[in-house]
Amino acid sequence: MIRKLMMLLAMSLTTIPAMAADRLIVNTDSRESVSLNGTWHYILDPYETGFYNYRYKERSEGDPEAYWNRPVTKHRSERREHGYRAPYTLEVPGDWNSQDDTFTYYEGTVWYQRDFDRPQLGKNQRVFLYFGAVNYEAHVYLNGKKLGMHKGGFTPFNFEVPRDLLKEKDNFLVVKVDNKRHPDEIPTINTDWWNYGGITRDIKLVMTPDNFIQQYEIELDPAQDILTAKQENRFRISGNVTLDKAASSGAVTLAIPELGVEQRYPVTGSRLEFDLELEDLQLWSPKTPKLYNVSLTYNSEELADNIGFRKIETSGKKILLNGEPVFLRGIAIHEEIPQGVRRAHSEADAEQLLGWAKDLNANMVRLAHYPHNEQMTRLADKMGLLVWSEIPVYWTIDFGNDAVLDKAKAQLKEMIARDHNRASIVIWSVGNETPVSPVRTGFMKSLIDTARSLDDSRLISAALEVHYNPETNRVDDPLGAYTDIVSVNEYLGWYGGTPDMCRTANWEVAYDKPLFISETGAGAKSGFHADRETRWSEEYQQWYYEEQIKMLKRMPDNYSGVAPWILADFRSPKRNHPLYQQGWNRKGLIDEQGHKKKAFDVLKAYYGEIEKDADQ
Ligand code: GCB
Repeated sequence: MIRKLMMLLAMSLTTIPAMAADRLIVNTDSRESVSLNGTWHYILDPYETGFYNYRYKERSEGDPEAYWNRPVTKHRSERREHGYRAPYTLEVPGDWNSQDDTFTYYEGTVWYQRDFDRPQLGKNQRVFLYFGAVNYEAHVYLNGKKLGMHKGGFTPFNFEVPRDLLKEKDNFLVVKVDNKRHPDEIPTINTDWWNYGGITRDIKLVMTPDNFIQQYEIELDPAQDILTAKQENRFRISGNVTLDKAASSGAVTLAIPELGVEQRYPVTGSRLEFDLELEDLQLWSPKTPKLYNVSLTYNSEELADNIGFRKIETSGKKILLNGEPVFLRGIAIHEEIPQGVRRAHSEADAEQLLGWAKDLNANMVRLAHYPHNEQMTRLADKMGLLVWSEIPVYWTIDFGNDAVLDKAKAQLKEMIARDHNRASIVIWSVGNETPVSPVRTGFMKSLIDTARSLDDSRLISAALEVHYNPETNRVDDPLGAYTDIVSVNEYLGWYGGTPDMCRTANWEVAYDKPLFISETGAGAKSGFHADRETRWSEEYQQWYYEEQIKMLKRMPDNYSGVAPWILADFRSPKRNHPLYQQGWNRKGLIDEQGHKKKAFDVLKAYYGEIEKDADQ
C-alpha cells in the first residue's frame, strides 16, 4: 500500500501529461478570451534552483522554495531566497534576448510570473490557458498547482484550468521557460539561427461553453476534379467539426452568407462531417485572394473565420493551382524583425515581412525553418501569398530515436491543426537538409505519412541537398521518392566556386516531379561596395543573383519555382566574420536597418517578368 502511494505521488510530480495536439483549440481570436499579454515578472534561474532542491530532485508541489509558489514571508525571521518584483520584468509576447542585455546570449531557464483576476464566468463555462508559443520547454503552474508542460518552440498549446483553482483576485500564474538546446530535441543543438527564448507569442485565457467546437476543417473537396468543377460551375466543399466531447443533442450551424449557405447539422457523437455543393464559388489565388466569412455556431458559441477555397496539386512535372500551372516566385523568411534584433510576433510585424515579400513581386513565401506565428499565415491568406510551412527537423536530428520521432510528429500535428483552414498554405515541409541514410529516410517518410494522414489537401515536401558535379548536378536523395515536389537547396557560386560556374551547370532530377529550388543565396554586407569578385560586397551578391537567374532560365521543364535565401539578414551565432557578419547571416536581400541591397532589384525584376506572363 505504501509503495503504491509513493508511486502515485511520484507520478503526480513528474508525469503531468504533455498536451496532445488533438486537444488544441483552434481560432482562439474568435472566442471569448482575456489577454494575459503585458508586463510579467521574471527570475533568471540558470541553475534551476526553483525547480530542483539541493539534491537535484524536483521540488514537491508545496515546497515554499519552489518558484511556482508565491513567496510569502509571515515573519521577518523567515528565510526566503526568491521573489517576483520590479524592475525584473519582461514584456510578453516577446523573446527575452532583445529586452535586456542580461539576456542577449542567455540559454536556460527563466521563470515568468504575473497575477490576474478571474474573468466573469457563466455557469458552465470552462477556462483554458492558451499559448501561441513558448521556446522551448514550458512548465505551467497556477496557484501552486501544475497545469502541464509542453515542448516545441513554435507551435501553440493549451491547458484547461480547473474552475475551483481560480480565485476571484490575484491568481498566481508562473511559467518556467527553458530554451536549452539538446541533442534529442527538435530542433537539435545545431542550427543556423539564433535560439531566441521566452514566451514569444500571445498568451490568453480562453472561455468556452461546457462543450464546444475544438477543431474544424472546411475546404474545397480535395477529391474533386477542379477543371470539371469550374466547367460545370459546381464546387464541392467538404468539412468536419470536432467537439471537445461526444454529445447526442444540439446542432452545429454553418453559415457562409455570401454563398447563401445556412445549414444545421444535428450532433451525434464528437465529430460530424458534411459536404456542400455550391455554384459561383470564387476560388482563392494570389491574384484574387478571395476569402469568405464562414461561421460555425454550437452551444451559444459562434466561431467566425475567413476562409479561402483553392486546389493545389501536381500533375507530372507541374504544380497546379486551381487546375492551372503556377510558378512559385518565392522568398524565404525567418520569423525575425532585423531592425529590432528580435522575434516577430504581431500583425504589424507580419505586415512588414510580407509587405517586403510583395514588394519583391513574390507570390510565395517559405516560412523557414519552423511554423511562424498565426498572424503571418492569416495575413498571407489576405495578401494572396502562397505559403510553405515547415517543422524544425533541421540538419542532424537524432533520427534513430523513436522518442525524437514522436516529438517531431507532435510539432507537425500542432502546425497542421492550427492552420488547416489557411488557403495560403500549400506545402507542409517535414524538414530541411537532413543527411541521407536509411534511418533518416525512414524517419522522414514516417513524418510524410503522418502529414498525409492529417491533411490530403496540400503538397508535402522537404528541402533536400544536391550532389554538385561539374558535368551535371544530380538531385537523387531517396526522400524525393516520397515528397510531392522535389525541393533542393543549392548555393552554386557561394558554397564552392564563384557565380560564373552557373554558366555551365546542368541539372538532373531522378524523379518525374516538379522541381523547386527551396534555397539559393549569397552573403553581402550592406553598404560594402567593391568589384563583383569581392566576397561580401553587394556587387558580389548582385552578380550571384544575375548568374543564378540565367541558369534558372535554362532549367529543365520541371522547374516550378524558387525561394532564394533570404528576405532579410538574421542573427546567427555561427556567423563570426568580424567585419562582414558580426553574428549575422548576411544573405538577406534587405539589411538589418531595413535597407534593400542591390540584389533585391535583380530578383524583383526577374519575378516581375514572370508575373507579367502569368495568369495567377
Ligand atoms: C542552408 C540552410 C539555412 C542556412 C543557409 C546558409 O542551406 O538551410 O538554414 O541559413 O543554408 O546561409 O548557409
